[in-house]
Amino acid sequence: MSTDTIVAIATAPGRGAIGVVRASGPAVQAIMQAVCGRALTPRIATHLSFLDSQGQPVDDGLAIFFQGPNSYTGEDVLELQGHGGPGVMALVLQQCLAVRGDERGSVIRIANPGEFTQRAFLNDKLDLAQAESVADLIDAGSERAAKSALASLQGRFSGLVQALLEKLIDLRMRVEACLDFPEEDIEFIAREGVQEKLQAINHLLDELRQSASRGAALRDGLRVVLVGAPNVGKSSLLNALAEQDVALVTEIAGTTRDRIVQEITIDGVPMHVIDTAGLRATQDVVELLGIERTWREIEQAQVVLLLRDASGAIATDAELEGQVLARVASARSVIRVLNKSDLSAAGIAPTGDEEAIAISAKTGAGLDRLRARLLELAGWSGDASAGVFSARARHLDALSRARAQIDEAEQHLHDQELELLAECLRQAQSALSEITGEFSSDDLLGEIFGRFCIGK
Ligand SMILES: Nc1nc2c(ncn2[C@@H]2O[C@H](COP(=O)(O)OP(=O)(O)OP(=O)(O)O)[C@@H](O)[C@H]2O)c(=O)[nH]1
Ligand SMILES: [Mg+2]
Repeated sequence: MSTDTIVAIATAPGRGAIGVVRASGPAVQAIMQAVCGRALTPRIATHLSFLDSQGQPVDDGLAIFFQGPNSYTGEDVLELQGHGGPGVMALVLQQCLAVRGDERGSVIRIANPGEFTQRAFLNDKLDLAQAESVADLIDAGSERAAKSALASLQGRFSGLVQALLEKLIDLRMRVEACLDFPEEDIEFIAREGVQEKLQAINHLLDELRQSASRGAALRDGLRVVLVGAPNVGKSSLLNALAEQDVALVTEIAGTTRDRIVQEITIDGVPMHVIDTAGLRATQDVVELLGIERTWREIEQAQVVLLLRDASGAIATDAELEGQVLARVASARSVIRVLNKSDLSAAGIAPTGDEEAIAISAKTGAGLDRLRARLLELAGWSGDASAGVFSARARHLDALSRARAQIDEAEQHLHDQELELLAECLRQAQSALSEITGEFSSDDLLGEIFGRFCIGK
């Protein structure tokens, strides 16, 4: 356990009515004596002057002392709520740093990013998924994202993971107990309902993964790539979705060369919309470089909007579309879009493609349907917000690995290889435990907490 005492300005830089300096660690009581001039009753806000080393006031405000373990970090914590200006906050911080540590020699220093929360995690105040949600809550750019991060912070996600772990551990115990009596294998499997239990775990894992991927979409945003022949209106659609003139639009085919990324939100769900160079055979060196990038974007996309021209003025190249479909991660993530429906007499051109969404980037017709479809692909349609919690790519990866192990376990069960079955269950448990941080390496912790802001 670290013996340093950490101090930081916990509020955002700049001017504000109130600014907070926070300290945590063994020398907090020494800081309290020096800066507040006396010992404070825990958890009672006291109005007083913050003092420098000569006993002269540098600011006045409220001080609150939280005695460990009843604090955010689990250590002694002092919060000094002063006036929120950069000068005065720097002064208060300096007074804390100038205090000589207690007799145990705890160094007093500025906190690293996320170090308060890291200590909360190390002192079992939060598990890892909850600690991550603290950062997500602070970073949340929409109400939806904030609500889901709060749900994770309050333990919704961790609770579901924990419930799954309990089922898994229960099953492991039964399987491992049976390994000692191999002659009873078959009877055991039937008696204990191993097959049913595995299926139930699989079902729960799938549900959890679905909810988690919704949460991850809220945090990371969906990568949506606009693809099609030159002049079908990709840049026009980007501008319409962004509700601003982000990309150049002209009637000259081959206008867009470099890809353009624009962040948009649909109903509070963030998306990175990427406009690309139109796909066609060309000799133009610059355009060719652009098209090369289009192909790379297609491979990295979570959703591809494949645009066609509804007016019939631009012929659809079936071969090229085939190549696009071959490069996408999953055919389910392609939305066919029929643009310029304002120019087609029927409103919708007869392509025989019922799934296509007819829109007009020019008039805005059909854009609502397109937005709804995008939300659906992000897992956010209907009452999806009911069981929402925030999650990260790291969590999705752990859930997928656990799922793969359970699949394998089912196979071993079928082949009556109980030793291998037991091993798969063990692996699944360890993958799930990574989410809450029971089996996390120091590297991973450094990576996670290093992304926090200082003072959190
Ligand atoms: N009538 C009509 N015209 C449109 C619509 N969308 C785009 N256009 C026109 O089509 C032309 C090409 O539009 P762009 O958005 O530049 O097309 P693009 O797909 O980005 O083309 P490249 O960048 O060359 O690949 C422009 O003259 C637009 O004004 C639409 O919905 N209706
Ligand atoms: Mg363009």
